[in-house]
Amino acid sequence: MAQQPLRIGMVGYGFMGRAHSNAYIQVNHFFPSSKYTVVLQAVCARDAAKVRAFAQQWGYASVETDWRKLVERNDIDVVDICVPNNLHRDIAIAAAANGKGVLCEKPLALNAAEAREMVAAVEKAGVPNMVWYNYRRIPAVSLAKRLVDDGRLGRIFHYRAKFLQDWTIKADLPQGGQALWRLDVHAAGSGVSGDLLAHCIDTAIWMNGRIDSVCAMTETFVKERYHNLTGKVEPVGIDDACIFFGRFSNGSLANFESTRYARGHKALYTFEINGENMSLFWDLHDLHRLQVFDYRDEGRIRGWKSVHVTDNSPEHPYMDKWWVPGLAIGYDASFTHQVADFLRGLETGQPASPTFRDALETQLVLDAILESARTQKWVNVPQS
Ligand code: SOE
Repeated sequence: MAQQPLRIGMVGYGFMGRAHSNAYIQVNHFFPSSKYTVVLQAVCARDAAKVRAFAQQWGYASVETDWRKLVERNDIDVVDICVPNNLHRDIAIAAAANGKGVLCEKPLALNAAEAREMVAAVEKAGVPNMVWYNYRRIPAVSLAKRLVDDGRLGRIFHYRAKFLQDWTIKADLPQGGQALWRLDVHAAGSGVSGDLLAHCIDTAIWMNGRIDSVCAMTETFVKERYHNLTGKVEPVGIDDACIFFGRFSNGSLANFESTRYARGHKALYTFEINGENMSLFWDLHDLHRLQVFDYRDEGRIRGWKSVHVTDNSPEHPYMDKWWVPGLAIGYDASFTHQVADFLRGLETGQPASPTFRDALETQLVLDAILESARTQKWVNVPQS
């Protein structure tokens, strides 16, 4: 197949910068049929020495220290945003105005108002766009989606999700700066709701449809932290934990929880869907397995099955691209799959999801959750 270069200009080089770079490097090896060859054209960050070192380590051809220059370069096709949330909007809008495709880390924006501006910008410019809700592309999660879409569950009653971590329990952990910007409300917009629940909400809407209304509570357990950028002890404005209930448009009930104070849990993202005929359960700590209970199985052998989603067949999403049947793949592959789907979207003209417009739905739910927690009332999620 004729190879057409797709030149990436990435802004940011933290944990997500590495995850994305790895995906760009892997995608043409494991998805060779793509018409596009991904080229690591430029990486941009403020610290010139550090960005040069990153470029050398990952194979980027050039560096920039000002994202405004990057988005104007003629040799960049797609701008990839993996910087703190408060920078997403301006970079995305400028990139779109310069005719670049835009890939953006989650959550799309600080809030729904910003997200709407970003949707308008990419749609007006007519540029390809996508948000990195990567967990959709774990094969076991994609398989769950196929079972739901095939109607195997029947009527759905419950959707339950949790995302539990424990890395911020230490009261003397500072806020602000690299990685710790997630604790700084000005950079992150919110705490676990935008960082963790956003993943759960994205997967839930994708599988089970719109969430109409929510009732939430949040808590900030550590009220003040030293701020790395101001050098002062500052109030903590993020939610350390967030629990919410809700109703989906299909009549099923939502029950979600996330926290960074669940001692012993590092990234325990789980979801369970209970339908009339079938229930599904998935756990990020055991990501290649989908637990399935099918009520229509023969009674004497009916029970929860643990499906090892590693068969080298089209029935197990993406797995025909990897090793031999039975050999597992990991977290990193979800990003590779997302790039592969993005490239296929460019080829077919059927945009890979979630687009900015899809991700706006999650942002609207996030805003409603925070409003509900603030007002201690049920809140209806506005239509996008
Ligand atoms: C940190 O809390 C974090 O890295 C999130 O930012 C990611 O989106 C999540 O996938 C894992 O945890």
